[in-house]
Amino acid sequence: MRSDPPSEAAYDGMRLRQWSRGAARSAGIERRDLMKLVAAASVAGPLAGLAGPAHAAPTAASPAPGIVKPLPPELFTVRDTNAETNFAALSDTGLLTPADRFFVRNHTATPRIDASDWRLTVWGSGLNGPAVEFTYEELRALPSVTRTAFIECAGNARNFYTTQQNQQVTGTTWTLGAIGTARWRGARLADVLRRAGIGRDAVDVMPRGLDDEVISDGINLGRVRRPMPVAKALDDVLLAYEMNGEPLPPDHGYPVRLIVPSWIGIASLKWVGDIEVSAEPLFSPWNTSIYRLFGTAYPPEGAPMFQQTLKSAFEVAPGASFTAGRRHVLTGRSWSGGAPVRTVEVSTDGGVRWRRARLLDEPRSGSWVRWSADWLPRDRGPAVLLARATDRTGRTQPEVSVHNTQGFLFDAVVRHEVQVV
Ligand SMILES: Nc1nc2c(c(=O)[nH]1)N[C@H]1C(S)=C(S)[C@@H](COP(=O)(O)O)O[C@H]1N2
Ligand SMILES: [Mo]
Repeated sequence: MRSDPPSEAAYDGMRLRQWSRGAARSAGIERRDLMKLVAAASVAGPLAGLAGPAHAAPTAASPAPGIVKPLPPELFTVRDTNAETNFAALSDTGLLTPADRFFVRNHTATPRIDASDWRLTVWGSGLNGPAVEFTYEELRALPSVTRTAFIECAGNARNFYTTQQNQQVTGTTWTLGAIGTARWRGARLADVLRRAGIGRDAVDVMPRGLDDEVISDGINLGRVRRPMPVAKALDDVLLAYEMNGEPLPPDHGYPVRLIVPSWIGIASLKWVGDIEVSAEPLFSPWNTSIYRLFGTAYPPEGAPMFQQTLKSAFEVAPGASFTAGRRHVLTGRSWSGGAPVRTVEVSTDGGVRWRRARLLDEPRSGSWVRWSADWLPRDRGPAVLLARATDRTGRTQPEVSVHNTQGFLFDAVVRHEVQVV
């Protein structure tokens, strides 16, 4: 079911061999603690998810401790330290998600950082020389790149493993709103690494956040960090300081965050404070135990995650009412981490008949497309809306998503229940 480029799967395989020989470094955590986490992640036990076992969603009005921006219940559903965008609240937005309705995923809390005190330290055995610091102004003075990209949590739509497939998973009970698309401006990570003197023997690049250390079941995992192969770091990754033409808002990484296009959200590290460039392979809990695929469909050591998967969502509230005998325009969005979306099909009768939706955007890699379809419901009563995307690799959303213990990369068609009145 995965569609990782072979080089990334090969990268992970090599890392695992190095790890089992003791040749990889578990950066910032005891090897023993990391082994414990990995063992726990392979079963849906209490250690497996940072947010603990899946549980009922808190009421929309409950505050999310640690999120700075307002979270009005029309726009967001609060889930522990996180806020999910209500998809219906996107119906009057364009391709880009305004910052005031962009989902927030915080492991702990949004830190308040002053850009004038902020420094980015690039350091490690993979540099030719000593550590190099960049101020905010120095970063902004580098050549800038602007690009549209979605950020989507790897756990987006996790709740449907339970509600649609009757399977147990751990973690935040997102429905489909842990995604947003914005226009990001920043410096190329490649430029920063070159200026810092990245050497020929560098293999891994690991950014680390300035937010609090993460404590999970008594184990201090340290600050949020996840290594990526040097090939990706030198490719299309940005150190972004602007979102939709404004400085990044505090909740979205102010002053500087990474944008790792098409990859799972955890790669796009917020509030970056330092970047380790290493000549030896690196491991962190975020690529060995959490944010890894475990379960009966996967090898015992788990499978890695790089790219995001494909999904579709209606801009319709759950349980919304539609008047019988009237024409309605259903709108929604589809996206894929693997390739631009090619087609979207919609069914309004629970999946018996399907028809093409109109695409409202030119499909682009790393972005979503808006679409619409007309609907003239005749019979009163419950109805089920379905949307199914196919991307340019030919991959189509399946009926059932392959289970993993932490409920990542849900890709199946979601059944959206509504009422015809
Ligand atoms: N430092 C830091 N970076 C982070 C996180 C975090 O908790 N701390 N969460 C990650 C996860 S899991 C996701 S899905 C995205 C969410 O980005 P957003 O909150 O801007 O939507 O940020 C990622 N970057
Ligand atoms: Mo995430």
